[in-house]
Amino acid sequence: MDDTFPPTAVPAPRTGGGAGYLRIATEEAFATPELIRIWLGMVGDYDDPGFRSLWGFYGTSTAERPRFVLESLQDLGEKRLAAMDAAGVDRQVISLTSPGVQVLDADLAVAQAALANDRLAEACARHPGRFSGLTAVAPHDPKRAAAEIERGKNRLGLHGVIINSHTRGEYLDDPKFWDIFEAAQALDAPIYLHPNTPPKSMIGPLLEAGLDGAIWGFAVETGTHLLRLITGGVLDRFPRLKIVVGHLGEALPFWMYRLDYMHAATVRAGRYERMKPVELKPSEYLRRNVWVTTSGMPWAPAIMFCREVLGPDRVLYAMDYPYEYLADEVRWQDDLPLTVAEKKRFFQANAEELFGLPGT
Ligand code: 1DF
Ligand code: MN
Repeated sequence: MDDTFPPTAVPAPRTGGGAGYLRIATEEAFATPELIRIWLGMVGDYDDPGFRSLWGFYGTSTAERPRFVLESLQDLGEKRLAAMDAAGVDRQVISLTSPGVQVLDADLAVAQAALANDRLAEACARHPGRFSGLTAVAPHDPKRAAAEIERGKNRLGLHGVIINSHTRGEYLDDPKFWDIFEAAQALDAPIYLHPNTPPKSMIGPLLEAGLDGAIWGFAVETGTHLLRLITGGVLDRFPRLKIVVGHLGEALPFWMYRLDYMHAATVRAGRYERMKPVELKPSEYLRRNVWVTTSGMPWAPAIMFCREVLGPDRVLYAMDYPYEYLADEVRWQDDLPLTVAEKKRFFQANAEELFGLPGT
């Protein structure tokens, strides 16, 4: 396996559709230099050990991968395009990397989200055939977040919303955030619920063992967030909400039977005041409201399993550049045991339909 980066092996080329499909990568990250500067000024004393762990590492490590990540996040031009060409990615759906503006005070967060969205929209306008983007918001100002979702879609030409999971330890099942869902549903804008490090109240044993980040803590935190939306009745209130989750659904597809069984048993027993009856089984919300991407999970058995239990329309290709950047991972997904038509769905058509991307 080629584990250097940028990849040195000659990979599959940019397809241009030659293989029968374009490759659209759907969880691709960027950051403004302004936001990175703000974060790096916060890592010393911000009261969130997960944030300090993550951005302390990327901000200060001299190792090769974090240096590559920090530099590549800030490029929305030639370097990114060259990386896409080298790995055979035709289009990136780009979003503001975690935790975005969600760690900033609300007014600064709103301003930095707008700046990031302007920059991203400009880059997409410069490279309309290669880049599409999602709208970043400050969830802790839900009214202005809703307005930014509208601006992102109708004025900036962005294709959905990025929310980097918890906002200062708070989760979106709290009705105070629901202006965001109202706007997203009304505008048919998918919300990409991207991982964040676990909040202070959750992180203890994970951080102690070095498991707070992408290896596991992200999935625990973000899978929990999605489950809270499901069990908290958010998807009854917003039945047409579209939620996109990376890393093959942050483990929830594997748990579908157990979630359904234990949810029903727990509700029936009246064990928790907060866990009220909802209209569907957890697995039914996953099949109705949720799409998953293969970011960081280029593993055929897991991908095929998700296609089987969620349906082939709900599993989309993603790379997670620049955190994950291996040309081999593209080739492994080219080699999935699927027909060309099925691979077109996986690599291209599902993303075009879900995000409303420009056709070919
Ligand atoms: C990492 C992974 C960082 C993912 C990310 O954003 C991220 C990482 C800060 O490896 O530290 O988006 N990821 O989605 O797997
Ligand atoms: Mn990611």
